[in-house]
Amino acid sequence: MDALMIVDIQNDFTPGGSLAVPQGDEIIPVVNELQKSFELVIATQDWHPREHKSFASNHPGKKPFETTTLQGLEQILWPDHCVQGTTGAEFHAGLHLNKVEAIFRKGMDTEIDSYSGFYDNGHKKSTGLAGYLRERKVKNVYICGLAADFCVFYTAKDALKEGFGTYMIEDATRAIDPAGFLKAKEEIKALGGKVIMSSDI
Ligand code: VGL
Ligand code: ZN
Repeated sequence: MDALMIVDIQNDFTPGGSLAVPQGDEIIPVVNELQKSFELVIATQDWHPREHKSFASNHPGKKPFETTTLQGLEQILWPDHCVQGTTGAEFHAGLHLNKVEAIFRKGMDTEIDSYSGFYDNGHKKSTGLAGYLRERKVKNVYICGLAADFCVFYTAKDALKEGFGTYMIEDATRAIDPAGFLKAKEEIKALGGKVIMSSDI
């Protein structure tokens, strides 16, 4: 069984949002079309409390995109984004959700960030996603969404670590930083993942 994983296609990550990924909305028609080819579609949703320590606003004197240390890990400080219950945290209105069977939320612990849909950045707590996929007999995961160099990348790395055949769909993702995306692609390929186009499916 193959699963499509749609990462964080939320208002705050699309143009007009507080942490907008350039051209992030351009992937939505591609992702909607892709869903038709998959028996199982799941999504992740960045879902932060307002007090989340990944927000620069919760570190007096710090500005967005500066860094700090959280639980021993280097942390980029982000603009407030995807605050639980706000419009920014909702899925983009153009994204089709009828085929999405399960939504895995992440980033709820104020003390640590959570880029991957599988684990927090310290690999301390699981979302249960790997177990869910195994129970659904999933062997391969096809990952799309936002942002290519953060949540898509970390989700792909954990998928590989969990033993899933892992495909990143290049034209169904966009990056915050294009240079970071090039590095992410190389790392995924080096770990045994594949970077493909939606036309390959
Ligand atoms: C993301 C930064 C902070 C993402 C989430 O979805 O890629 N990036 N939180
Ligand atoms: Zn976040």
